Amino acid sequence: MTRSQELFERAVKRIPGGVNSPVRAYGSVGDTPRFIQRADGCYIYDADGNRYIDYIDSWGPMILGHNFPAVRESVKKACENGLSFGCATEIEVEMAEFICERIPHVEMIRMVNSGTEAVMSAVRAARGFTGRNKIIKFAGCYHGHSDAMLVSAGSGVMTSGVPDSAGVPKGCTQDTMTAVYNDLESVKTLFSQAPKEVAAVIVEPVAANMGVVLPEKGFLEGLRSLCDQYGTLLIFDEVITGFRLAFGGAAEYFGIRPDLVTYGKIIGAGMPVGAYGGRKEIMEMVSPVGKVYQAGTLSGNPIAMAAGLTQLRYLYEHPQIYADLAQKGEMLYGGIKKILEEEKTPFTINYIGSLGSLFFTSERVRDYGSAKTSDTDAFAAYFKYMLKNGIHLAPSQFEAMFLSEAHTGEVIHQTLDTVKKYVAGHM
Ligand code: HOZ
Repeated sequence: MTRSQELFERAVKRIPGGVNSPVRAYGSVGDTPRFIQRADGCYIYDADGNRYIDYIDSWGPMILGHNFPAVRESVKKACENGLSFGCATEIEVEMAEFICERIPHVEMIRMVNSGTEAVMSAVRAARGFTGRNKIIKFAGCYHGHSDAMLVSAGSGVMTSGVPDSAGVPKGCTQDTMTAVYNDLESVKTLFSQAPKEVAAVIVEPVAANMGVVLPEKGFLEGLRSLCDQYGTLLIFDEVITGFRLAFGGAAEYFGIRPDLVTYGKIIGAGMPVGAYGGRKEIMEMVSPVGKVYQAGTLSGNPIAMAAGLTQLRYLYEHPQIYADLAQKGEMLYGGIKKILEEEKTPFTINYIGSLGSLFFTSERVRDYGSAKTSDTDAFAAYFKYMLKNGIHLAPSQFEAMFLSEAHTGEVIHQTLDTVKKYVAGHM
């Protein structure tokens, strides 16, 4: 028995499913999790001493690679002053100024502790501002696990086949309307059913929790104009795309201005952080200025702010990173595409910048329905082969691959060779 297996045996006795977040249980790929001991650059090491090329990157925040020296040092330094005060600090002001001065659609921002909290709070602010209750979300988009968002959700809920969670009272989701990603007609239909009731449309501008699904031409623009037409706020959930697709996230990349934006772990460089921000008059609805209540003892925690601000500053000062990441993305995802095309294997690969997903389906994947046509058994076999050969992928067909600045050309070629061997022997 491996050390990871031993740890998993212990874990399942005391933690539901042996894990603190469902996706990492490896359930959908018919395996048990590798317990991770440390990570450095593009590599992650398990409790048995195995080294893997990591394409999870802690689900996004490790854009500079694991254990990035400047981030690590900033944390050490901040720790010398104490871990948490539950009081206002200078570094929170620096973080807010840094973001607001560089991202035009973020005029004010509030730090929270996770993407889930960021979305829950942004939706509340949108409802408070508009005086409306309904929200429109898209099937397969995942916006964290707050009650109102667990409707046709992506990520772990999609993987486990329970897109609508048990334990969520009907009352909590009665105002959540669900549209089809990339289908503006479905959004128009929902608006026509409740023209004066929709507080917000919330969308992952690049969906990355049903696998990566790109917005088709005109989709995000169409959402912007429908929101303008109906007096509804547009919320971009940039937990995955923020500071990754471009410094200003998908909003900058596609040139669309959302009213509110939500960010996640990347703002903390891997520490537990999230944030929501946007137009000043909406953010001024939030307590203690306005009547929309939202709070958190650990929000803006000084250690998390130190780590996050160090990473954001580095990204801003090294803008070529985004071009590098796009080039690496082309090398990796474009390379996988070429291998599979040569083998005439049924597949679809969607990618943009550093994000990508290989779907085991011949259908064009453009929404939840087409993502669901993927052969998850084929994905599981591929996943296991890659893991056995030192490549650490997200353990679900419906998650993204993340590249970091630490993934070198050599490492990408090694990954492509492994894909080639898999395809030659199994497809
Ligand atoms: N899709 C999730 C991150 N956006 C996976 C991570 C998790 O749920 O633990």
